[in-house]
Amino acid sequence: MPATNLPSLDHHWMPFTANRAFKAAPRLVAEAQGMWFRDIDGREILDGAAGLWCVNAGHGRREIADAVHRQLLALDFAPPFQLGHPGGFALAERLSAITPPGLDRVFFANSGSEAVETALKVALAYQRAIGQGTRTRLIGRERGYHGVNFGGMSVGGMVANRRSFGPGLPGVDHLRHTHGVPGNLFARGQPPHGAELADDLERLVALHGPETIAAVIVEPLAGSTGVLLPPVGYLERLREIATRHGILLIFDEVITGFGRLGAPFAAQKFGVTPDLMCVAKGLTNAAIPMGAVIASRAVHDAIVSGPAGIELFHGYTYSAHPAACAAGLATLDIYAREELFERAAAMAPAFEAAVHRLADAPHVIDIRNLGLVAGIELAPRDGTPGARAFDAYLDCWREGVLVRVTGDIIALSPPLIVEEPHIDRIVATIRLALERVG
Ligand code: PXG
Ligand code: PLP
Repeated sequence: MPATNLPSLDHHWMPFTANRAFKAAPRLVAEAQGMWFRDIDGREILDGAAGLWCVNAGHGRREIADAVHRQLLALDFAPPFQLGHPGGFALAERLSAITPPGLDRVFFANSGSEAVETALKVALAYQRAIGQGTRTRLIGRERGYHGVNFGGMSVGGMVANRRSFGPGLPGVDHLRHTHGVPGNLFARGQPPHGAELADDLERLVALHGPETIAAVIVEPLAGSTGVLLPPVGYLERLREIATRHGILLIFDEVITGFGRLGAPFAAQKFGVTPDLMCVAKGLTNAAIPMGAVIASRAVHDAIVSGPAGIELFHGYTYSAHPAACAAGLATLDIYAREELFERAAAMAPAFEAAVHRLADAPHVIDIRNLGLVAGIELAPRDGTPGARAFDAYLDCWREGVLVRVTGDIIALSPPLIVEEPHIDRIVATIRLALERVG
């Protein structure tokens, strides 16, 4: 689009954006293909973030576009309540073939945030269905991100996302986060120390009584909050404590799903199986919005064996939308045909080596990585947390590389089709930016 034909920027109130600064100096992309965006002036920008952790198969996948086009012409919409279409069942069946054994009942939503709300409600309904109706508490974790709706905000633990919006859900408590444990700096892969932080769940059980707690939700690897990895043994311990006290374990795999860590899901990567899993983003390669909750057979059956009639009073107008199902099926085809989850695992060592070369770059105080995700933490500027990393983000953008920043952490999550020269370019651009920012 020629710059002279730009629409007014006044009316679109942008999400999680400094609207005034953005509109004074906008960054607008117009096209994307493979590893690259093109901005409205025709400049190419290498995508080091898979968009927003979501375009796992790379941009502009014709198979997905064609499948969506065909689907919209054949069946644009089907009411999802008391009616179905084959695509929803096909996608649920295909998904259940790549999830951990026992997790094979799929409830569709339209985003990660909706998947989280769905999982929390399913957990409450499950406890009630098995005669444990006093279990209404939900446990999250500090620095967790579970989307922006009221449930996810409440169990989430990012203060800026909570402080303007009142008390949130009642009956929520939080585990401590796992960041900053001594001895973990610059660990490659899972950090060695901190498994005992899972015992926070035991303390909350002691504080509130086990018969009050329905579920605990965590990101197996926290993405938005700056790539915080689970210490070795942490998730196993959380699983054990939850099981022992009749508490459901929910993994929010919105970022970690679909190959990001070199396995289909973090559950498989870490060898820990939750009772419910939230997914979104990579489910459709972000071409059409979609989220889902994947429930264990036990959770599903407890609810769906209730009295005849509607078993769960929950659902969205666009649950299992035909276009999203078509996009999801085409995306899973690409992942399988191109073996992209295996490819992520194969590229991980080169990615790890490249990002850790930044250890001696200015301002860097920690580097964390697993699979094809990395966090590069910077020392904050005095009095202005986040400013240094955001300046580095702008510098990378000007140099033609898209990264993601959160606080003073630069997060990398390239599409799984990334090649070594792309990685080298991303890392070299970050180094240059760090040498330039004050
Ligand atoms: N759970 C997790 C673990 C996520 O990462 C959501 C839920 C919400 O998904 P939706 O589709 O409702 O956005 C996410 C989303 C960032 C950033 O700053 C990350 C996300 C979204 C927006 C920004 O890195 N993750
Ligand atoms: N608000 C109103 C007035 C509605 O009628 C509906 C759905 O019918 C919703 C909100 C929820 O919308 P959705 O199903 O797209 O989440």
